[in-house]
This record gives sequence, structure tokens and C-alpha cells, in this order.
Amino acid sequence: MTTPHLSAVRAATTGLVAILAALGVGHLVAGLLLLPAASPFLAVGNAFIDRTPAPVKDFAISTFGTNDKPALLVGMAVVLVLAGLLIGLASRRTVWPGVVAVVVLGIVGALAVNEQSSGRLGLLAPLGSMVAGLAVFWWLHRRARPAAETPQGGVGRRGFVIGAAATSVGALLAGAGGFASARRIDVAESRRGVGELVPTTPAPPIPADAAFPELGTPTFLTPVADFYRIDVNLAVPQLRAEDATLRITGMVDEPLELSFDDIRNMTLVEKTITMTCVSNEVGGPYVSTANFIGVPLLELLERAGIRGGAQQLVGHAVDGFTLGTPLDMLRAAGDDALLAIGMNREALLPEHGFPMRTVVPGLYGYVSATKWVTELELATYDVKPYWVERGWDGQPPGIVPIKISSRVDAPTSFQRLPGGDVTIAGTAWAQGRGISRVELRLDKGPWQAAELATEVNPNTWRMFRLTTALPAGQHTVTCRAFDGDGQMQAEDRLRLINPGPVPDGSTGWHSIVFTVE
Ligand SMILES: Nc1nc2c(c(=O)[nH]1)N[C@H]1C(S)=C(S)[C@@H](COP(=O)(O)O)O[C@H]1N2
Ligand SMILES: [Mo]
Repeated sequence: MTTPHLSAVRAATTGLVAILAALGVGHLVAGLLLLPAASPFLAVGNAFIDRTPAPVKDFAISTFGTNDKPALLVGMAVVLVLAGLLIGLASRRTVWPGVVAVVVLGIVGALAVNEQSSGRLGLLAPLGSMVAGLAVFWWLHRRARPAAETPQGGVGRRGFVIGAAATSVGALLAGAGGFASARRIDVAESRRGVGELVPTTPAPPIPADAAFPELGTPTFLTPVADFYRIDVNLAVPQLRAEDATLRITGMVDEPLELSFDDIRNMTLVEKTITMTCVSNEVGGPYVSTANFIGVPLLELLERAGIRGGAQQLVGHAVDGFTLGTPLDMLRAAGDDALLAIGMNREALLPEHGFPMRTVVPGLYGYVSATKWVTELELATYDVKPYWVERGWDGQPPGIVPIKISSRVDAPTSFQRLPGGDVTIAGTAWAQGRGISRVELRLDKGPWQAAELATEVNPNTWRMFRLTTALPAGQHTVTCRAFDGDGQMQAEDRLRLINPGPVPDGSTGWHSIVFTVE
């Protein structure tokens, strides 16, 4: 064996820098192609999300909240750093283990990109990654050889350090270039171009006493920047309004294709709707309210003519994500269900589905609220949307209307309050049926009716409050709500412990422990 041995530090550095170069160049190529989702790093992350079993996805959402994506990306970065170090260390004797590893990683990247529906062209990104990774690994591996052992004399310590540093800087610049380049699809510009949205039929104004933000509840309308966000996308899909079309397909009399402008020019209505995620925990934050502007969804579908036998509406998003709404449940929502193009008088934010999304009050988001929607397909239950493919129920009774929920917003957990009167305030929702009553229990006391805020409509949340005198010491307050049919919120805590394929929304009464001084 004539090949010289590399020092452990040089070998590990070589592997690490090669991985960095591969990621940077892949990201750059994806950016140049204007296919941000083809970046191997993001594509592998998304492929991972797509394979995550529902309970794990749920765990991630409840543990990291809206930060589940940064958490995944950081986790992946750590794994890749370790992989780079190991690949380097495995190649101290010869370059081949590293070469094989880079090729294998490149293939994994290509498979992931292929899955993210970026088209054939997107495969150039993982290819770029592989070529860059191989070239850098090969080149640095040569420079890493000790001077004395190479016939050509080698480049020495300084030469290696300079080579590794220069390549790392190049990799970072390439990655940054990728981000900058992807920004050329100017969705912000397109969104500004949509301008203010003025509905022909505005929603009734929100009464001032519909919420108690001064007592700690959310404001009635959630500022769009604070609206909860849940989706499976690491990179927010970038779809310009001028490039967007909506096709109505499947079991219809005549398929339709509409541009964004066609829809913007229709008679726009405005509806106040509270949306909820099925993954929201008891007391959790994945519930928000907006004035959605758009066109009634059923009316739109009827333009194409819904054929008998259709059982569900399958929404297709630009990235291939699909979601199915039982047609009967959609019909129950009547003209409150929208193909929405705006929230609170502005065009949708990219995170919330710009330029178009669906919203169906009374249903959890994962079966009703397709963001970045490009196609509405009328189908039977034989078509299996994204979560149904992954084992969740795709039709009633597995798909249920939003469950009655209530949450104490004030006091907050373990808050210390001055002595005297204490005000409890919170939020309750049972979209579709509305909230008719909220009761509070302090410690082991009797249930007392809370004062309800003015109801805006049955599709929105309803705030409540109660002021009472409490002795000094620690207290527990529990709340429970009743819907418009007089049905009481379920007491048992149910949290995806269900062994069946049901992504059940959480149930159980919310309690807060606090102290009066
Ligand atoms: N294209 C697409 N639409 C989607 C999802 C998604 O992952 N992709 N997630 C759904 C889920 S689970 C919820 S709760 C709502 C959340 O909508 P928001 O992020 O605007 O609050 O979007 C729904 N629509
Ligand atoms: Mo959700």
C-alpha cells in the first residue's frame, strides 16, 4: 500500500468540507432553476416528513410547535456534520470509502428531489451536489496527504488549511446564492400586485365586546402574521398569482380552468371563520380567526356541475399535497365554505396558501383547507389524499366535525395574582354549532356559568369571563363548554392514544393552576 495515511483531523475536515460543498452547490442549482424545493437538503427533509408516522408528526408539532421545521433542519444538519466527519475518518487510507458515501448520499438526495414533484429538471440540483461533493472530497483528500509521504511533495499544513477554508467559504457563498436566486420568483411583488381586496358582501363588523384582549384572550380577529401555521412544507411553496390556475376536475359535467384573475373578478364575499388544527392539544394555540375573502366554494364547483356519485372534494396543492373533504360535510357548511384569496382584506400570505386556498368552517384544516390549491377534484373515496395514504381515516365516521373545545387564557399557568377579585378569561369554539354556554370550576367548587362575549357567528370562537373573589393560596380553574346543540365538551383526555387510524382531535377539559397572594 503506497497511499499515505491522512491525519484524523485532516481526514475528518475533508469529509466535512465535502458535505458542505455538496449542500451549498445543490442549493445554488435549485435556486438558479427557481425550484427551491429541489434543494437536496430541503427535499430530504420533506421526504422525511412525508414518512413520519402521524403520532411522531403530532409529537413534533406539540413539542416544537411552529418551530417543528427549524428543529428538523437543525437535526438534519447535525446528522450531516457527523456523517461528514465519519466519511472523512473512514477514508484515511484511501479516498474510496468517501467517494462511495458521497455517491450514495447523492442518490438519496436525487430520490428525495424526485419525490417532491419538481420535475426532471430539479434532478440537476442533487447531481450538482454529487459532482461538487466528489470533486471537493477528491481534491482535498490529495492536499491532506502529509508532505513527506507524497512523491510530489504535498502542500503542507498551510496549503491544506487554505484549501479547506477556501472551499468552505465557496460552499457557503453558493448556498447563499441559492437563497438569493430563489427570491427571483417574486411572490411578494405578485402579492402586492393583488392589492387591497374589497368584498361585494362584507362580513358584519366585529362588535367591540366580542373579545376581551384586555383580560388576556386573543383579539377577535387574529393578525395574519400571528395566525397559526401548519403544513408539511419545509420551504413555503412560491406560486405567483399570475402563474396560478385553478382546475375543477373529476366527476363533473364539464371540467373548468380558471385563472387567479378570473376568480379575483368574481363577486367576492367575506366570512368570519375560526380555523383549528386537529393536532391542537387541550389548551393549545392552533386556533385562529380571520375575515376570509373569496368565492363560495360550492357555487364554484356547481359551475362545473358536480356529478352524482361524487363523495369527496380532493384539493391538490402546487407541490402535490392532497387533502379530501367529504362532500356531505362541505354541503353542510353551505355558502360559508370558500375558495379564499384573502384574509383580513389582504391577499393571503405565502405561508397561508397564496394565491388561493380553501376554507370550510366546522372542519379541521387537514380535511378542508388546501393551501396553494391548483386543482379541485370531485372523486369517490377510492382516491386517497396525503394523510389517508399515511393511515388516517378518509371519510366519516373517522373524519369528525371540530370538537367542542375551551381554553383558559387568563390567568396563565402558575401566574401569581395580587389579592382581591380575580378575573378568569378564555376562549371556546365548536365551529358550525357555535358556543351556547361555558362553565368554570374553581378548585373543588360547583360549576359556575361564565359570562359569554357577544357571538359573532357559529363558525367562530367565543370568549368568556368570570370575576370572583378568591382567598390567598394556590387555585385550579377548569373550564368546559357547550355547543349550540347543548352538547357538553367531552371530559376524557384523548390524545392520539387511539390505536386506530384516526387522527382524533384532542378532547378533555383545560385546567390552569395559579396563585393568589
Ligand atoms: N398544501 C397544504 N395545505 C394544507 C396543509 C399542508 O400541509 N399542505 N396542512 C393543512 C393543515 S393540517 C391545517 S391545520 C391548515 C392550516 O392552515 P394555516 O397554516 O393557514 O393555519 O392547512 C391545511 N392545508
Ligand atoms: Mo392541521
